[in-house]
Amino acid sequence: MKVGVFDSGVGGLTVARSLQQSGCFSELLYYGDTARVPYGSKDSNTVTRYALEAVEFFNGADVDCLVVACNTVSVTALEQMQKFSNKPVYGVLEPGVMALQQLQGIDTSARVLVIATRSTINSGAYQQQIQALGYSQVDAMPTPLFVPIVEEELYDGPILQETFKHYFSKLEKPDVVLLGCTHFPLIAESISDYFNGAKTIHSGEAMLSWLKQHLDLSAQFESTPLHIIATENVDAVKRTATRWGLKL
Ligand code: DGN
Repeated sequence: MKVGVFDSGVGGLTVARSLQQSGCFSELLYYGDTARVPYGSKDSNTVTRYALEAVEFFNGADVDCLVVACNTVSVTALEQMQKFSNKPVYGVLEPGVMALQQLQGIDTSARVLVIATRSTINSGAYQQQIQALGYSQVDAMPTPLFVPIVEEELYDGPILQETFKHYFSKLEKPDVVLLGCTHFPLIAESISDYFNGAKTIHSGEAMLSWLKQHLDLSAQFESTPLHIIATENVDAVKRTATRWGLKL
């Protein structure tokens, strides 16, 4: 199966990495809208317009389905994308919520913290879906500063620790942190350490697990070539991909 992966920039490479490392896919085509990132602070009409342009691109591409790695797009424009796409489109919201439900040792009495861009949190989509499953202790916090921090590769150290204090010092310690933004898996360990070992949910792993449960992915591939397209500075995206452990 050939999979298209769409993101607002480089962050979705964390999702592409989970798919590539699984060996379940024959090829990946990544499209990052680096010319217009970040989406996380944009109006929903703008995000939808950009997302539909990506659909137009993927409608003409040789892929079997499209994975929307970007959480902001997944909670804003998924239905519209599904309507205009000529192939199945999967967003990260449902897989993330499913991963929460399937976490070992966690039930609906757990305290869940959702962190994401401002648009994702303001949409209320994660909070509503999680509460609808019976979780009563759900906190949600926009943490947009983590995006540039990850892009500067400050995966730990004083700047990250100060930012944790800035966002988290007044929160009750969660049992689970749902990482509702493509960039956050790169600081998952530091987040978990800050909260004394809280579990974390990673959109890439959640998406892989969701795809395995919904599609026939029994074929295994020795390698999964990754092609990268970007609306600006594709070389920088390729360099990030290599640094984040993807194979080009
Ligand atoms: N890819 C975005 C997300 O997962 O919400 C983060 C980057 C951005 O557009 N701000």
